[in-house]
Amino acid sequence: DGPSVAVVGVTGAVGQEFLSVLFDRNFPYRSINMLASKRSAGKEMTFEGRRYVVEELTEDSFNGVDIALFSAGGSISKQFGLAAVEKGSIVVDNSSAFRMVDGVPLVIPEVNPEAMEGIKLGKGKGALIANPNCSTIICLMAATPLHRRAKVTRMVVSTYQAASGAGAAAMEELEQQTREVLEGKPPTCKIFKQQYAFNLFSHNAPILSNGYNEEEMKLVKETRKIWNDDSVRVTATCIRVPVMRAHAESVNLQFEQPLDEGTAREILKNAPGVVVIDDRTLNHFPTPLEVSNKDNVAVGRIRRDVSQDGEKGLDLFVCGDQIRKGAALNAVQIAEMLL
Ligand code: 11C
Repeated sequence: DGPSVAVVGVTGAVGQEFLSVLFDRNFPYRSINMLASKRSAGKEMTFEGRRYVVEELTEDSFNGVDIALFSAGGSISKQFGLAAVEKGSIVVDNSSAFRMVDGVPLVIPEVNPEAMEGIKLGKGKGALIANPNCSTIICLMAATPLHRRAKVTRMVVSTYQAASGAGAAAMEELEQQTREVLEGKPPTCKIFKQQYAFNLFSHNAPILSNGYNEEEMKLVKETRKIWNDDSVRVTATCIRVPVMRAHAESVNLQFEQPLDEGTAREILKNAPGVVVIDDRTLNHFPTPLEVSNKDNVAVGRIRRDVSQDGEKGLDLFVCGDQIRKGAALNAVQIAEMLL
């Protein structure tokens, strides 16, 4: 029993993670359609002891599908997302295609579950729900519990983003380049224009007319939508670092109400989906490796911002698995809320 599910982009890094998360969380499904581009159609795969053949994604792929998990890029979501909704599917879309569209809920289940109120399975009506950008999810998992207590008025984010955010091919490129550089060979640059191994660079998203790149503006706009607060001031600098699959972020918060670091630490210790790693004696704080393949977002370096008056500023360092909580897990949690 359970809903019929379609996984769009099943051969990609997030697509594969959708399956792991469905399995790990014992998600009750009646059937799964494994969907991908024509190039991957026909591939065979095994999931939970059953053999599946990857089917080519077409508008007819969604007949009888209750929940469609999309992670195949914005253009595929734009092309097929609405077709799926018309067939009555509830689409949880991991791309940026619909995030900022009015009326489309942009959801982190621990943060704003109320945004998807009224969307339920079995009503015979399709709907779109957007999964936020991974850097936004990871940042807001830590910032929201504090925002609820003391209201964030300004947030400054600096990211250290992993290869996985640019897909499986970028992860392979990092691995290959690392080997090549160690062997004294010139690194092969296919996904990124510049050497990635033993280097870091400004995020590869297109630069906009205001000088920010798209990734940075996603943090600005998505935060406002998720917090339902157009007044919150957010600025970001996004950097790609040679890490495989977990993003790290420095987050500086300014509050309307005072919030001391001890209270903030207690709030974060009790926040769902958050783990505090903040050992000053051992200099042990969150690292991308420690959160890789984990569900929880780790927070540490919790300290008063000495540049701000009183107790109205805090600094945090946050790490989260980009493929898991930054993408597949968040989407599956949304799907669970529909059950
Ligand atoms: C990255 N966040 O880490 C990006 C990738 O809007 O879903 C995902 C882009 C998005 O590079």
